[in-house]
Amino acid sequence: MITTKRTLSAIAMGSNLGDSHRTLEKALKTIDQTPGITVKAYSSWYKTAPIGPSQPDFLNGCALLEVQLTPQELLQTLLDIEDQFGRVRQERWGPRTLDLDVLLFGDLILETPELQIPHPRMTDRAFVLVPLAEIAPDWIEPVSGKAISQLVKQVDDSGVSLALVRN
Ligand code: PH2
Ligand code: MG
Ligand code: MG
Repeated sequence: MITTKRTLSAIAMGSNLGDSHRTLEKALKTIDQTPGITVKAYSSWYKTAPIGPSQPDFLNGCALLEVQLTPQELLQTLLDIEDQFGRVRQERWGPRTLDLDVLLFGDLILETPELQIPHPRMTDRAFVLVPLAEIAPDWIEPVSGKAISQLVKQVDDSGVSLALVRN
């Protein structure tokens, strides 16, 4: 049997089309039911002002996954789940029913055309750092060498407000 070692990965979750709260909750359940992935922690959901083109506010959150998959397999799994939830790819940064982004994969730094880890824009996005700081404040983002708790202090979080506390 081929085994891949267990790695902790952090993902960002977002939605601003349809019933976002329901979509995100169902997506989290689907992720947890996927072979090779266990959801270890998840943040509250935050209402966030859109970055990019004018569009409805987002609901955003983050989750920590224990994965026995390669980064590419994790990416493909998340893209498949986005499709399953009816995502239609239109304009870049436009509205979407479900967006699942790999943020961190252990302390890996990966630069390929289809996948960059850490997520290249995570350090300046309050809608990522605020929920991530809730569940992984001490995780060191390997490019900056700074902890999430430090990075979150450096961004303007005025567009991010707690919407739904979960647990
Ligand atoms: N995702 C984007 C572009 N802009 N803005 C917010 N507030 N939340 C998002 O998840 C988001 C965004 C592209 O993935
Ligand atoms: Mg995204
Ligand atoms: Mg995405």
